[in-house]
Amino acid sequence: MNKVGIIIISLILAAVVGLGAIPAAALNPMFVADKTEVEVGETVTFTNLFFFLGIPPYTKAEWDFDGDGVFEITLVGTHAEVMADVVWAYDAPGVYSVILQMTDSTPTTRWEVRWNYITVGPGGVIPGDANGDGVVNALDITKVERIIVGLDAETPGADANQDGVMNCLDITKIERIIAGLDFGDED
Ligand SMILES: [Ca+2]
Ligand SMILES: [Ca+2]
Ligand SMILES: [Ca+2]
Repeated sequence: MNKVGIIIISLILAAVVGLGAIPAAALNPMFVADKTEVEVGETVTFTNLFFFLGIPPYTKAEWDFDGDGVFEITLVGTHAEVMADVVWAYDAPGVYSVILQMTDSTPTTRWEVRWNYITVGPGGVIPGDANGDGVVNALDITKVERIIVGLDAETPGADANQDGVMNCLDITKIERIIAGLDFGDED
C-alpha cells in the first residue's frame, strides 16, 4: 500500500471514530411523527424507532405527548407490541415536546425527548366567533366585551385579530368582519 492509500484509510478511520463520538440520538431520532403541524383534535401517529440503545427486546414503551413528565400511553408486552405505533390527538393549541421512554430487557430505561416537536393550531375556530356558534355577528361583540371585563372566560374565537391578546381591537376587528371589510381568516 502506498503512502496516499494509508493516508486515505487513516482519514476514513478518523471519520468513523469521530462519528462514534456523536450521540446516537443526534443522528437517528428514536421516534418520528407522521406530521408535526396539526389542528386541535387531529390525530398524530408516532412511530417508535428505538433499535440499538440498550439490550432488546424492549419490554415497555412510555409516551409523554406534551412533555409534562406524565405518560399518556404505556405499552407493555412482546417486543413487537412495545414497538407499535401510537396515535394521539391534542385538545389545546400550543407547541409540545414529546418524550419516549423505553425499558429494555436488563431492565434499563432510556429516553429521548424531541423539544417543541408538535405544533397544534386552533382547528375549526373562526376568528371573531367569540361565542362559538359558527357565525360572526353582533352577539360576538357582546361576548368579547364580557370577556374583556372579566365576566366570561376567554374563548379561542374571541381573539378576532389573532394577536394573542383580548382587547378592544378585537371588537373593532369583529365590527369590520360584520361590515364585510375584513374576512375572519385573513390578516
Ligand atoms: Ca404528558
Ligand atoms: Ca358567533
Ligand atoms: Ca386580539
